[in-house]
Parts: sequence; C-alpha cells; structure tokens
Amino acid sequence: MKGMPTRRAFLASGALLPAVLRAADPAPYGAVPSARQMRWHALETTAFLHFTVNTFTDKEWGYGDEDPNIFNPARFDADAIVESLDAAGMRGVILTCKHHDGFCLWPTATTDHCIRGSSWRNGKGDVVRDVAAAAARRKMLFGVYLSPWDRNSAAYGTPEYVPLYRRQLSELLSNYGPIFEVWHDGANGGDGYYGGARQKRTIDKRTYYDWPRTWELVRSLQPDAVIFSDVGPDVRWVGNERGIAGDPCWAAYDPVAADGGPASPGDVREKESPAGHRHGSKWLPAECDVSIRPGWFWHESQNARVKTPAQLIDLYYVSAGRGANLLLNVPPNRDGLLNAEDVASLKQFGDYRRKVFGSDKAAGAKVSAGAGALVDRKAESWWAAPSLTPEVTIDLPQPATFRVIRLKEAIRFGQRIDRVAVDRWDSGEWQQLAAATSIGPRRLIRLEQPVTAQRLRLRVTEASANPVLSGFALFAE
Ligand code: FUL
Repeated sequence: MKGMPTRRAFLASGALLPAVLRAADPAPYGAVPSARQMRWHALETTAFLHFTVNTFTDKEWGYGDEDPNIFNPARFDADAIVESLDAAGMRGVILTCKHHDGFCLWPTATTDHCIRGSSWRNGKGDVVRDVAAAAARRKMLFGVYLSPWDRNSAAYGTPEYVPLYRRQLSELLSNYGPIFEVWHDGANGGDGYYGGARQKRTIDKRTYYDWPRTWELVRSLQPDAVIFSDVGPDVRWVGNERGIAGDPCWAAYDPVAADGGPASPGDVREKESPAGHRHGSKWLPAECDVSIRPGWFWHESQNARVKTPAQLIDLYYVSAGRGANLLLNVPPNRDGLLNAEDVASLKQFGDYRRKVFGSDKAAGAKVSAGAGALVDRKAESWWAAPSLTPEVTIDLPQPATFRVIRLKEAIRFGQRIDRVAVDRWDSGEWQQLAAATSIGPRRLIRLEQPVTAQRLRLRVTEASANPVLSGFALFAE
C-alpha cells in the first residue's frame, strides 16, 4: 500500500486521533483468510503451462497409450517461457506435471510412463526441474498440477492407485523447492488405456481419493502452499473455464455437491461457485482459470485464435478486478517455446498493466471521513470506519482524469462491505459515478469513459460490519 493517499486520510479527523490510534483492532467479521491465502491473494495473476504428449498428438485429453518418445521439444527453453510470463505481470506459474494421459514430465520413480522414456535430452530431461528453476531465477513462484485421473496407469480405479498418486505428489513437493499452489482438477474417471486393459473405469468421486489425507500430505511437505480444487480447501474453482468471476464474487463459500450432499473435487454445484456465499463459513476465494487459446494445449490450428491484448485486459477486470485471481494458461508449442502470437499478447497485456497501474492519480490526496474518527493503522495500511455506512471525501491536489477506481478491503478482518458507491463533485453537487458490491482483496471499477474530478466521495451504502479499508486509488487508461 505504499503511497496510498488515504492512509493519511483519516488523520483528518483531528484531535481524537492519538487515542484512536491505540484503539483495539476491529473484531474480524465472518470467515477470514489464512496466512497462505493472504499470500496467494497478493499474487493477483498467475500463469498455467499445459504441456505434455498432447502437444505432439494435437489432442486435449491423451488416452494414456502415447509413446513417451513423441515428447521431444527440441528447443525447450524454460527461461524464455518464464520471461514472457513475467512480462505479462504473472507472479506464479503452475505446470501440468501430469495430465490425464498419465505422462510424467519429471523422472518419477513411480512409473516408466515418463520423461525418461523420451529420447529428448537422452532421457535425462526434467521439465519440472527446469520450469521450477527458471521461475526461481525470476522470483516467480512455482506450482504443480497433478491430474488425479490417470489414463495410463494399470492401477487406476483400484485401491493401489491412490498411494501411487500420493507418491507422485510427494516427489513433486519434496524435490523442486518451494511450491506455492497445488492444483487438483476435477475431471476423473472414464475410458483409458489403463496398462493395456483399454476399459472404462469409474470411481466414486466422494470416497475414492480420500482427499483429506492427500491434503494433509501437502500440508506436511509444503505448509505454505495453497491447495486448489473445486472445493478448496484453500482456493476454489470459479465454476467456469472462461476466466470470469461472479459479480458479486464473495471470498467465502460452503460448497455442496450437485445433489446437495457433501462436495468433492469433480462434484460441486458449480452454479454457485462464481459468486460464492455472502455469509459462507469458509474463506475459499475464487481462482479464474482460462486459456489464452481455445484449447488448453498448443494446437497449430489455433495459432490465429490467440486472445488479443484487449481481450486479456477485459478478462483481468472480470477476474482479478472482482477480487478473484486470474490463472491464465499459455501452452508451449512443439519446440518447447511459447508461440510468437502468445508472446506478443502477453507483453502488451503487461505493458498495459504497468502503464495504467503504475501511477495512482489519487496519490497525495487528502481524505476525510464524514462523521467521527477512524482507526488508522498507518504502519499496517488499513483504516477502520466508525460506522457501518461511512462517507469518505477524497480531495485531490489538482483535478485528475481517470477511468479506473480501485478499492481494497483489509481482508484480514473479513469481507465486511456489501455495497459501495463513488461520487464526484461537479458543478456544485455530488454526482454518482459508479456503484459496486463485493470488494474483498480488490475491486476494479472501470468506468465507461474517463472522467475528470478533483473531489470524490466514497459511500459505503451497505455493510455487515464497520468497513476496514486498505486502498482507494485512481488510474488513467
Ligand atoms: C480440466 C482438464 O480436464 C482440462 O484438460 C484442463 O487441464 C483444465 C485446466 O482442467 O479439468
């Protein structure tokens, strides 16, 4: 919150302040984030790399009978890939270490259906190691996707498979440095190669994987990692693969299965996932996964269908801008590089973010509350309003033109605000510019067109507890 004008803000309330500064922290309202979730919220945008034998077979879901030797990305360059993700402003990268086809991108001890079976780098390659190291060099966090469904494994569907899956997870969580996110997708069960059986195998999604035990394993090996699935336990799937959060998008959620019973990965009432539950009992924020291309994997036929920078920017506003995280997939091609089209879009998306969000037009503003003193914890960058529905006036040093308003709640105290409005002072009266519902870690309000103002007003029009804010900023496009 460096340079946040509004921190001073509430100092405007004068004489009472020294006493108020020593006031107790506000009591948290409802569900609150864990430390690992706090860290995850701050990432805002992360990248996904879908890469495996599918890249070479032109498929989205491999059957499991692929020859490992077809995986041969001759010019694979993890640093070049990570550099492009960095240019887009991504702060973490999650690799499909194993997709549904079962091919492992690292030399696992659990199966021969892995990178050792490829003549690429004489069977000595390790894509997981290379991406993890490249990410570390750029101070980007590294995460792993390990598909629970394995269409290659003869053991899939039997009780022997689950310990094998956990051994794979243990390898990934023990040998590749710090992991920030562990990603379990919800697709599982169906036909596959299964060691040559070529069968359809179905499993009971609620019981087969015994997820709580797997999650304990993640906690023991990587206590700082967040665990993603349809149902968390740390991060929830947003309920669609278009990258769009609900509006509102509440961080709390109590997922239930399609039939109303206990939810599990692959069995959740996904219509409720975009918005979450206003007064849900668990802090379970949404992650918006979406691909830069129509498919998750690279297909030559889709080279002309890469999302444009403008489309990525729109996605950013409807995902991160609604308090969720954006997880943008960019699939490497058969060379083991990102395609030029993808690289160009990423770079321009990053340029936009750096340019727009690099300069806060509200910097240096004087902020005052309408009624009563506010608790102002400058060092911790939050301020608590005195009433449920405060009005806060923001006076800019000079008139500024902006199109984007960014609000943040100090979420360590829970999600307290239900609804806000922002007005500008114009020709002797207040005119409403915008209104919004959920805020949480961030809310970006992108106005239809730029406006110019010197005096603004933030009205919290509905709240479940007195608001605790940590940011008010204005940006020009
Ligand atoms: C889904 C998978 O079936 C897709 O192939 C992709 O990996 C997506 C992110 O998750 O469950």
